[in-house]
Amino acid sequence: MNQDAYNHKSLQSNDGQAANGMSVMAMGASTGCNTVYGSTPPSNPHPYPWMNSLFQDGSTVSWLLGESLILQHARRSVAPERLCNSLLEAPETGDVFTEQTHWDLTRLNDTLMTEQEIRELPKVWIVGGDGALGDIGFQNLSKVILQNRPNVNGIMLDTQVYSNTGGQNSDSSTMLGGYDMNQFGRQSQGKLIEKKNVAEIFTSGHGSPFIAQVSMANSARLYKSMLDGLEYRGTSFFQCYTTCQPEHGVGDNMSAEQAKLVRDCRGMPEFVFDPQAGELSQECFDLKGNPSIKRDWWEASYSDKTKYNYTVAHWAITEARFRKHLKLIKEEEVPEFIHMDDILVSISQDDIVNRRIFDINHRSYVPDFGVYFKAEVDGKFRYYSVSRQMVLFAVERRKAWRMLQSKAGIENLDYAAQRALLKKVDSGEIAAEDLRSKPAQLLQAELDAISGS
Ligand SMILES: Cc1ncc(C[n+]2csc(CCOP(=O)(O)OP(=O)(O)O)c2C)c(N)n1
Repeated sequence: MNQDAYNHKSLQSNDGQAANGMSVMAMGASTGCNTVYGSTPPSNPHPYPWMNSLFQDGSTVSWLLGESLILQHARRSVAPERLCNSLLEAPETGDVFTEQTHWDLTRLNDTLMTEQEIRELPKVWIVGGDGALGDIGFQNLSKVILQNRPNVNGIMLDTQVYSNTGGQNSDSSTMLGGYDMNQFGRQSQGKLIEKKNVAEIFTSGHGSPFIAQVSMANSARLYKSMLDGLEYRGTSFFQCYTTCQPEHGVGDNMSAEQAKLVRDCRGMPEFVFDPQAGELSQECFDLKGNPSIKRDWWEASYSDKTKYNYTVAHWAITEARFRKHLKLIKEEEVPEFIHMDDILVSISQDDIVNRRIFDINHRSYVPDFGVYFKAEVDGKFRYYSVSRQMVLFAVERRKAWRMLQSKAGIENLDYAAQRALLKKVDSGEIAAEDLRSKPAQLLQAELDAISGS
């Protein structure tokens, strides 16, 4: 009784499973690479309740595991502890077991638990890939996240493909394609469908979950946000970029480095959405950790200190999966091509949606392998021409980043300037030929006008 009463007074540390005791966590895993490297039956290494399921069930089964843990916790931990405590304190308080106490203890669930009793609850983790959680199991995950249960958390290991079955396209796959069901070839260079931003979806229309898009690009931030999510009274969900070495074509030791590059090129920016911060989206979103947070692109530097925009194309040269989108060219050939930064001035995502980028007479026309960029590889400057699709991918990722910035209340002047410029071009105030011949100059003039005002 003394032990139970003592346990009731403050949060007790509990590392692992006590003999005949309750586990501190459980896991509901959707089949994917996580179940292959995380458990190869019959040698299951998980020292806590673990189950594996088809895609559509993982989230809901995990939720139900969570519900049963709440009842177990109430009956086997909270009720006896509360009772022992009040019996021992009876001489001082007098009233031990009122009608209300009886009512509460016989109907105990998380609604009647104290903050501390909630924190002691064993946690359940929903684990799956982007195929499982973003595509096929999406509806079930959406349902579970909306419940905002106190001990249910989810993590989506986003490899941008169905890795375990050979790299099929998922809704999280990049537009670049070049893999199963999203081919790169003469007729189709990938897909024109934008990336499904799974974590971002849950920051809207899904009640009050704690959401983060973090990765090993910044392990301290990853772990901090996970601890914050575990502490949160409701559900937390994490979308974590993860390399798939064979499908991405990167070295086994490159996970953290590639995660950093995909973050820095706006391929998958980091954010934390904490619903406790307020009731406005700009209060809840935190974009710290992304470079050049107010700009379209990270303003990176070559070793000679000159600055350049680090776009998705710069990330793409580091992964073999994108090789068909890149052709090495000589420095002397550069004048035949349009610079990536220049062409990006003349295109908006709306031009892609309306397919104007294929119209040779439109300002947003993108010539296939007619655009180039400069990169520093192993200390040497290299020049690459890129597929049309690479340019479209840059526009799509830029738009997704701008959306995120606006949700976080960040004003992006690059966007404001580009919008003002394109408005002038489309209304005939500035000639389309001028946009083609001096885009950087025209953009700078708009930037100056905005910053000066
Ligand atoms: C409903 C359903 N359809 C198909 C499968 C077969 N399947 C098992 S693993 C897998 C690919 C997993 O891809 P993803 O969820 O992205 O995880 P990853 O392997 O990339 O970590 C598929 C298609 C399944 N388990 N469930």
